[in-house]
Amino acid sequence: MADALTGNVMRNQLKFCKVMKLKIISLLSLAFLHTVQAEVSFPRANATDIALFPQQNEVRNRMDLSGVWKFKTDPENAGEEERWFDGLRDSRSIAVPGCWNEQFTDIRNYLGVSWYETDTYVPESWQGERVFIRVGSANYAARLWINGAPLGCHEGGHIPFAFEITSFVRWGQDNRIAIQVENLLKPDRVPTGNVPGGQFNSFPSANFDFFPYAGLNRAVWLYTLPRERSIKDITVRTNFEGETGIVEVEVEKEGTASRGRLVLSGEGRQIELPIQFEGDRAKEVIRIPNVRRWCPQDPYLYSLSVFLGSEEKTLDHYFLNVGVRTISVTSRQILLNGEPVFLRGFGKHIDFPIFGRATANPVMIKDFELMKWTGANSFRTSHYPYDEEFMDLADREGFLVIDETPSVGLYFHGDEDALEARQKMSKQYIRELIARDKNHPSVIMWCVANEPFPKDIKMSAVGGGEVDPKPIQCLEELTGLVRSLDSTRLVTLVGVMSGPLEWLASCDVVCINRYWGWYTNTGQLENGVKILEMELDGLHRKLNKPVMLTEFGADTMSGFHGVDSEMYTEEFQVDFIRSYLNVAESKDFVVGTHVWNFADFRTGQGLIRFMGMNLKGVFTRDREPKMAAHFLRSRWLEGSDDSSAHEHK
Ligand code: BDP
Repeated sequence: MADALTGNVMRNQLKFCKVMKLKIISLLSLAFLHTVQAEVSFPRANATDIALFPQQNEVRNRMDLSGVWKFKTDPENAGEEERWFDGLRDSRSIAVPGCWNEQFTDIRNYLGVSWYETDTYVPESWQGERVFIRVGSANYAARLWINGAPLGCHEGGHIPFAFEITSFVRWGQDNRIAIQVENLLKPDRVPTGNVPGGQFNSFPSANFDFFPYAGLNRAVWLYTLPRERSIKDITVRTNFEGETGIVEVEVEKEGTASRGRLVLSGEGRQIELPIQFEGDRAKEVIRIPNVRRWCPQDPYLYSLSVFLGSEEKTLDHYFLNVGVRTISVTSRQILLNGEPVFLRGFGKHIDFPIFGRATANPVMIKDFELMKWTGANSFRTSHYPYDEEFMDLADREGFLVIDETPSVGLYFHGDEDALEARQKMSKQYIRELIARDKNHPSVIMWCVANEPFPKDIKMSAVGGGEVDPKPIQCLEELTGLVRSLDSTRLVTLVGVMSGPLEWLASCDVVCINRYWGWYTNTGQLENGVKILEMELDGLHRKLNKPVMLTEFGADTMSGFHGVDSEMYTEEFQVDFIRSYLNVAESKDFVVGTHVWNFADFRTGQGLIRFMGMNLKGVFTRDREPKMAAHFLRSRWLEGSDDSSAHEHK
């Protein structure tokens, strides 16, 4: 029986891959036409400069440059030669944050070079400070000029970068900031695009399943640091000794200050400790008797202030929220504060009409509200890092987050140079993401890649067969890099259906995306879940690690119903999710289930994406619940399995 099922699965997979391959159109030319070359005069951003989000306090200043900027596309890539950075002519208006594909009617699919410009007044009172610019996310590659002078460049969307601009600033005057952004899809970029024989046959030709929204998708800030002596980075690690919380604080500074102090407050108490630097670093341990442990039921945050200088004279000051918690694994459990925890929730996207992938704070708040309404306690930042505000909110609301880099659609065959470039990018993202998010208690696991794709999808997910060592080496390099940067959290990568099991061996938790009964065994849910069951058992037997279902779901047209539970109806989606949850929850080594997806989201145009939408959301794109959302609420929040009772609440 098992063999017959597996044989059937293989045949279906082969058929699926052949169809996909046949439909692949290679669109390489556009990507290479506009290649922008980095030059010496454009230094690359330094990952450590994004460690501390800008703050306003007694010694630091910040200015949000969000608003309406000037914008102009540059399809011929002539702007640099024509010195557009000296002032854009014939420009149009654009909202920042905001992606250009959604704001205009004529450039929906345009991903080539574009220019942004704004003028901003820098007050005289900032003179004497160091001034920086921080760009929240420029998707994909950016170059910056200030007052006509080249400043620097950054590659990679969804993650901030910063440059010091002190020597370029005109004090007490307007300063012109010009940012050139392009989002060409290329096989040597991460995420990948225009991949010959790629995974998704879509237009634009992304090798991933979400629309490649381009532009300045997050806020741009100016901020200051005290000139001579400042705090460069803070790393907080927490642990317990019995009922005492151990908060280890490592501070990195720049400049001549040799001492400072830590002030931790919470629960009506205040603990103060001096810090002494050796070189540029200081490490101190704060002990909190009868500590309140951070967890989803009680996401308590202590307040930590780090001061540089003496009590009489503060040279620099930075504030952090601290959640005291630990995270670890056994061979069948994830332990939060030493207790088993089950991750219930969603794979998400940042996606909303008109905003595209840009920051939309009311939508963010609503998403947390709706996740809580379903009874979820966890989500994955699929398939890229989310806004800093999103992570702050996860800390406050007590969500357990799998924090993912943008390394989606990786593959390891073909052009060696492209592979090397991708690997370098994946590592850069890991450094940047950990620099940015390492102090969030909500982040319990780093995810270094979603669905890296094998050359030969026939390789069985339950092992066996010849395994190419190259991809394993690449993936182990990524999980190894994470471990070298942060040993206090878990690390994973998310495996594709039928991907080789050996690729998952370096993970702390084996995370898999599965669609048996949808993409294969189409419409035959019963067969699908039998395969799922066999596979889960096989994975745990061979790898002896906890397993998590990071994706499973069915495209569903809101409002479509059937007497029979057929694909695309709301009934089928509920049945699909219920069947998967039943199997997962019957295994004591399964540590979590994330339904794919929280909400319907925009993709490229393609045969399997009706109206350019992935419809696997349990909420619609505008956040109306489908039956499945009510079903999850019954199951997760109320411990009942009856969705119909809640359908029309
Ligand atoms: C998985 C991908 C995800 C897709 C999903 C789907 O990880 O990005 O959106 O499948 O096909 O393969 O809905």
